[in-house]
Amino acid sequence: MKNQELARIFERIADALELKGETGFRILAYRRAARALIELAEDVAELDAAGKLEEVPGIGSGIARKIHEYLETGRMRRYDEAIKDLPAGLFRLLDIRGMGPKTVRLMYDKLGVKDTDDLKRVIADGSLAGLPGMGDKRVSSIQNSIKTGEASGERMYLDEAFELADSVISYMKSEPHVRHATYGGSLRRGNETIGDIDVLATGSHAESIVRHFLGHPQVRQELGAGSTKASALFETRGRQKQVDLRVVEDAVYGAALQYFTGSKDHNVALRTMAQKKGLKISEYGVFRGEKRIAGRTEQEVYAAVGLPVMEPELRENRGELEAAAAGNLPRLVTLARIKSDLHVHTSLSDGAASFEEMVRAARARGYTHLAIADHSVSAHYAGGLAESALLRHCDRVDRFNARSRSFKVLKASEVDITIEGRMDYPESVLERLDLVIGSIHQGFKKNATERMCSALENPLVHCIAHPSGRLIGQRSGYDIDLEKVIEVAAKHRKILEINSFYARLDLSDIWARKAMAAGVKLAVNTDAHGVPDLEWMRYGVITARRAWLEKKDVVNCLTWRQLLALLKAIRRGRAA
Ligand code: DGT
Ligand code: CA
Ligand code: CA
Ligand code: ZN
Repeated sequence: MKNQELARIFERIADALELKGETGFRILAYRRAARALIELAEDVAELDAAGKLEEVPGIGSGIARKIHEYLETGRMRRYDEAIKDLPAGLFRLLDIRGMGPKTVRLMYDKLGVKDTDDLKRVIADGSLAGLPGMGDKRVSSIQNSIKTGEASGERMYLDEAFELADSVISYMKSEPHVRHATYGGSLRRGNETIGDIDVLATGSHAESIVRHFLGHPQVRQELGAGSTKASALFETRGRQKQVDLRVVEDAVYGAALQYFTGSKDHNVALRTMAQKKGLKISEYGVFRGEKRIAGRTEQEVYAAVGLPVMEPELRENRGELEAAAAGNLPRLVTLARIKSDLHVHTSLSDGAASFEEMVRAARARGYTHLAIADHSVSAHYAGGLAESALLRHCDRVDRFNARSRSFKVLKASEVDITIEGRMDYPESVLERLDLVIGSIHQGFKKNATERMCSALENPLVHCIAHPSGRLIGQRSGYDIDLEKVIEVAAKHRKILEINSFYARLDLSDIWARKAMAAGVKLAVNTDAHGVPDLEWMRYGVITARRAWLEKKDVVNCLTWRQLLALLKAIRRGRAA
């Protein structure tokens, strides 16, 4: 898909225009288009082919023409024109935190700074600090941003980010002056990757709270500190990651938390709504004129604008403000509602734990049932089960269930969809299973859509695991038309998985929401290959919440009996 590529191009046009000193609505229009393309779940080329580009909010006729031109010819004249006279290094300077087009332009005009090396030079020889509006403080903050950029590399997965945040939060709470300490930012919203961690604290003696923060044992480098805030690089898993701290008064805790939770887009939209009511919102509270009318809690802040609090996972400006205003917010699924994990492995194939160990761990998590779904014959690399081994496993599950009243195991298998598009066990074997999960592990680029759809059309198959095959930041996944997969799943009432492994989270929030909107039920599964992996359910549920899913949309919330009834109905082609 060219979506991201085109988004980047529109960003670049806006950057280029700003570098040239332009201002105004055209720049905004390009940025809005870029944003729309990033959010777009459909393939931009398909929308273009269908003549539907202009139906996308944020894409007008001028932008649509440019997209079409680029898709047809591989070029966009507007872009070529915009960047023609600008050195390429200037764009890389814009990627440094705290450097906007105006700053970059000033450095270029006055000091001839064209790239990062030039920038380092003018910092070292002091000439940057001499520029108007610069000063030592700005310069040292830019210097730190260069270092952060170089040291921090890629974004964090959720597990790494929660680990670091939990460590910082519990450490902050050990400072006697601290009353509240919590995290906001993308982590609180449950984004699939996290840039930096934003910590918020309240309490007396802000300065000693800041000092305490900088004394955290993982701090490797201070990036900046004041009397109520600080930023530092923390060592985690061999990398250095940024954590920002803000200390505020209790009276504005809610306003600060709301602000630093974001997203920025949500905040901008909220601020616009507030303005229409004659109010001003900032991290310091909600104001009518000079008077602060709210700020102590998030609830107070939203209520001042006439809205209920939205769950942090919803705050992406994807319709949550409208839903809140209309009283239509979803009642998001919670971890506590999850009664089962429906895709785990054991040592029969490539898992680390035995049947008993997985059952005990699932029980200890408060589940009432568990689907053990080891790999199938063709998955040699993963110790896939021969037919006879799978049938023996089924006998064992039947014996277990006959003895166990309060906890049940489903006879399941993660069955490879072969390169030819067949299921990897004969029908007689699939029939024996309560739950058949189809899964692509080989031939990612070979007719993935057709293979997945033929699995979905097979009455014996209930669910598809990790439907896009992506690994976040590592591989894009199958060459697949998810739109089509969702359509076929909806038609046959099949289940699609949200895989809770933090590097997969697949279906993603956006696709899971589309699946739900099409009437498809989702399963949130860990695909655990050992006992500790069962913890990942947390990330899957967060993703489900970001997809606006409710309890009724998630089959893991069904009781064992309800689930078996659903699975049987799916086979009869009669699921509700
Ligand atoms: P990240 O760190 O890249 O994963 O994403 P965030 O969302 O955590 O972003 P970050 O750390 O830059 O900022 C934390 C929050 O602060 C952000 O979600 C919303 C708020 N914020 C930051 N800059 C602005 C801004 O310019 N305007 C508004 N309204 N809010 C902002
Ligand atoms: Ca952040
Ligand atoms: Ca931050
Ligand atoms: Zn699996």
